Amino acid sequence: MGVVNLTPDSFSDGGRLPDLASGLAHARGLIAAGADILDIGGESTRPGAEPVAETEELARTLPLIAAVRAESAIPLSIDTFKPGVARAAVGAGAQIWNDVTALRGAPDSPDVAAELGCDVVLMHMQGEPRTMQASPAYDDVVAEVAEFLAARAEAAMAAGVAREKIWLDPGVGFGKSLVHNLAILAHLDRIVILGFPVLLGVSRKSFIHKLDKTAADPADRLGGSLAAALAGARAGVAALRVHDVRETVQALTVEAAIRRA
Ligand code: HH2
Repeated sequence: MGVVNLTPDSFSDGGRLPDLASGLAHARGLIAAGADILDIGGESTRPGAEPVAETEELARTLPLIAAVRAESAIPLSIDTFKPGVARAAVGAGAQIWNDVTALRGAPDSPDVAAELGCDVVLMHMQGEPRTMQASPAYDDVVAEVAEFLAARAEAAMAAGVAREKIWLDPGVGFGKSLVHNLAILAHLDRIVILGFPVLLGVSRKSFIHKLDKTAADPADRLGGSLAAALAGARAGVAALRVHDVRETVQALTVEAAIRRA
């Protein structure tokens, strides 16, 4: 899953795609590099990010969804926690609602997901983006994340979302310290075993900087991103949300060839 951030303030690539032409060129590049899904977002969820009005989020994302859909059949995902944005994105041609709040962003989110009939990514986050990194705390992070995701899948199904439409994501970096992130990455099998496809987002995240103090610039975190992506692949995750598609596809290709041999 290649990341297309149509935001001025995303942590690694904010402001790089200020208009439709640059967004479309980036999307085409990710497709050519081997992406199987594009995740399009119009609001940053990094710690401390400013909220974005629904009209602004729609203005950022809908034109690109429509433009990519007009020339490619690649599945598109909308990265939003607003049901109104998800509804409009699916109307414009998106197939997946990637919701970092696991359908807790609005009271009607589960009903809207059921009505849209699209795939839904349910991600774990402790707290909310503005404050989530202040003091994340767990007794047993892996067990608590797994329990949360199982409960959100149940809530989605109770609202009418079909079981086969549900993806789970442990939410690396969302209300988690370095120790929490590493525990999750070391025990991804306990999320995979819940029986839903798992999406993992580790690309360029700050836990890599905490392990390599020289990697303050997110663009300098490719090595760590690939190491964590391969850990995910070995644990059986179904999809990796990444900025560097070509390099990740190459790493996965080599990993798979070694496994086959
Ligand atoms: N991470 C980010 C955003 N959305 N969605 C899912 N399902 N999983 C993730 O790990 C995830 C996500 C953060 O990365 P990015 O989009 O690059 O930054 P920002 O939120 O600042 O736009």
